Amino acid sequence: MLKALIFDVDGTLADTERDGHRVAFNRAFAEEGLPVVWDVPLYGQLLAITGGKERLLHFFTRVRPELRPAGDLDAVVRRLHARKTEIYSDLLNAEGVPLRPGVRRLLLEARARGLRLGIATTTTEKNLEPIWSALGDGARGWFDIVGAGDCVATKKPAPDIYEYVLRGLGLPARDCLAFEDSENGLRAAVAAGLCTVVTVTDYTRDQDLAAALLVVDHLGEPERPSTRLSGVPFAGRLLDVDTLNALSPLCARR
Ligand code: XBP
Ligand code: MG
Repeated sequence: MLKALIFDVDGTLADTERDGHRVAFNRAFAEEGLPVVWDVPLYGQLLAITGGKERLLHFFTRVRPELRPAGDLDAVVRRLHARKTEIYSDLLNAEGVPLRPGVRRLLLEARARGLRLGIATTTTEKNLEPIWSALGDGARGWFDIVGAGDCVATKKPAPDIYEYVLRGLGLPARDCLAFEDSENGLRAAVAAGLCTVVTVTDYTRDQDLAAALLVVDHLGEPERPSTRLSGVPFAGRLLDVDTLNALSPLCARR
């Protein structure tokens, strides 16, 4: 029986990349007077680099070095990223958090059934505040351990953030199941020994997700069934705790 579920945030709990993080980066560029716009396809390519500061550095050194701002690049990246984080919070608070189907349902059921919960995300911890508000009163307290942003030295696809969360839970990977939306996240979870369910987004559905136990469009709601895209078949119309308990022994990593 599973003892804990561990969730990625961006793309998994909420669909935040295209209309959240991307828009906030662009507003920060404009405020800084930089002639940079990350359009939807370019941002999809830049998502290969996890972490906003790392993504900015990669862009200005590898992708468009001719657009590199004058001065100390590390300092400019820190300033841009701090402003982007403020803009992102304001955006989600103003426009609402695009929680994905089945997320709140599964979290509530898992809690009611005594499973423990963890977060393993690359994003800055401050960016979780609108997510807690969207999930409901006291939602931060639903999670035993929150691993976010710079709390580990190396971001996904390295396993560090999942290893950090497993240490915090005090559980071996075999007692837990991870939820991810991307190849980078899946690689991180699998490298930490975790069996992983992937809920794809428009940015990730064509990535290499073969290492997942199961790939679905979303977790599903009673009136909005989940569709399996690859991996082990499952009975029923959505992913609930009974379904996940039945599936997890099928994981090759057990
Ligand atoms: C999320 C990320 C983050 C966000 C931006 O990856 O890569 O970098 O895009 O967040 P994952 P910050 O879903 O795999 O955790 O700008 O706060 O870094
Ligand atoms: Mg993600």
